[in-house]
Amino acid sequence: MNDNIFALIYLIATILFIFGLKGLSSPKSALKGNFSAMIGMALAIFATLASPEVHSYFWIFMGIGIGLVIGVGVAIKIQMTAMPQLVAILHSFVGLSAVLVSIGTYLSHEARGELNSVLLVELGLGSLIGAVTFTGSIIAFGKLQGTITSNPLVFKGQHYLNLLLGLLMFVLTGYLAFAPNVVILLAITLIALLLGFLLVLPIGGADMPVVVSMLNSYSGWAASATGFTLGNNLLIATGALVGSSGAILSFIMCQAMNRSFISVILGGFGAEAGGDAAASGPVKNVKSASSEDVAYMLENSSKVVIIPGYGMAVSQAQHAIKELFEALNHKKIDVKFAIHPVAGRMPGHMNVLLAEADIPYDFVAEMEDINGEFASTDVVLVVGANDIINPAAKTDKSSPLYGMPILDAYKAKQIFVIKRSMKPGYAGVDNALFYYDNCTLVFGDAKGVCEKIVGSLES
Ligand code: TAP
Repeated sequence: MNDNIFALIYLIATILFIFGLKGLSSPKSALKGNFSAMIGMALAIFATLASPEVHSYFWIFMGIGIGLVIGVGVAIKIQMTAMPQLVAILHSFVGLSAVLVSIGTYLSHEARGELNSVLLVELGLGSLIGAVTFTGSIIAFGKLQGTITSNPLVFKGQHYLNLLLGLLMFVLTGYLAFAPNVVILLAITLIALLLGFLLVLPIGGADMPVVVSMLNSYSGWAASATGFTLGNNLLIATGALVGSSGAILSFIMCQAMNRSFISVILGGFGAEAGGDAAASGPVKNVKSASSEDVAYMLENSSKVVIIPGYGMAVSQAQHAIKELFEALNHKKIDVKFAIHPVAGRMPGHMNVLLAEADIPYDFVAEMEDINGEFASTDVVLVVGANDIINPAAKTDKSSPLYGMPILDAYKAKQIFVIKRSMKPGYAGVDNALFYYDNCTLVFGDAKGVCEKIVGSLES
């Protein structure tokens, strides 16, 4: 194949990846998006294998074969709830490969006497971003999997140490450009490996999804740096797409959770998370109701909004909710689902679960689209959600949630919240909504309560 055909295939693959990302921006088009990215990847692999630089296929096919067996095995077995740690460990592979490519390229170019300053800076950057991604992702995996304590591990002077190590890495990369020495490259790699640990250790387990998204972005930049090293335009473009989309996703998540984006990048994010505000303050009274009461109110409504949250995922209530949705639809009641961008514990968590239960996308609304409708809603049914409906985010400046956009459920005529106890949600703060006159709690496991509500609806 001549160079023009390679360039054309790489260009088509890049365009397909862009369509893939575009498709993934909505659950409706996500399948098509995935398919488009898969074709792009198949083209990219085909073109790379056909490249004249490939002299032997043995090791390449060995790698592909082993990866295929492990990848397919893991993909079939993996539970939805374990997806964040799978993504984290996959990012660690990207980071490790960037480090290995950098060191390998250094050694081969050194042997041929072809090292130059530009290449050396690329190798230093590829190695340092890759190494931070590698160890950072391993810690993220360990915390999500529960093999490393999910508590933030902090010590005095941690940020200064991180700053010092970061500066040292960049100074050494500059030095490497003028005084090539494999020991310097290895030193940069070792410091970056340590920095990856130090950046992610202070972050609490529940904050990990934001960090995983940030590491996803880092892995993209590492791949892009590797692309420069290998002179591979497709890798440069693909890495930049992953790097920028991961950074944008992290930014959106930070905004939706009212966190500082800069703190996440600098590894200080977890320190501000959580709290035990719920444990303090006077004991207040809440109203509670039974599933029969909820069924009665739902039957006598014309407009209902269901808000799913992390508790729906814990109890796997989505199929029971689908039955409830169908039963209410059958009674000609207008039912919609309201999705907060950080409901659950990973981006798109609720969308995926509702899609798994075959709830049609047309009935699922994003926060900005549904917030204007709560004032005209008869009943809001909250299924295992808490922080995302807490009005303290709007009214209480001392709340860690203050500033986080919420679903305006409090504006509805009646709100029912299904949860098991008075325990707080992820942010660890009491929910002001529970004490509103129009709010009633329904205590119990989300799945069980939803099933009982369906059973109590008049047929
Ligand atoms: P949370 O605020 O964590 O509240 C979940 C609620 O579900 C809790 O009040 C819990 O109360 C209830 N629950 C748990 N298991 C249940 C079960 N089996 N049956 C019934 N209820 C159950 O969840 P949310 O409202 O979805 O908000 C998400 C939070 O996670 C936000 O603070 C967000 O910032 C944070 N976060 C989100 C992400 C992403 S990307 N989505 C990532 C990291 C952190 P009981 O224990 O009393 O039942």
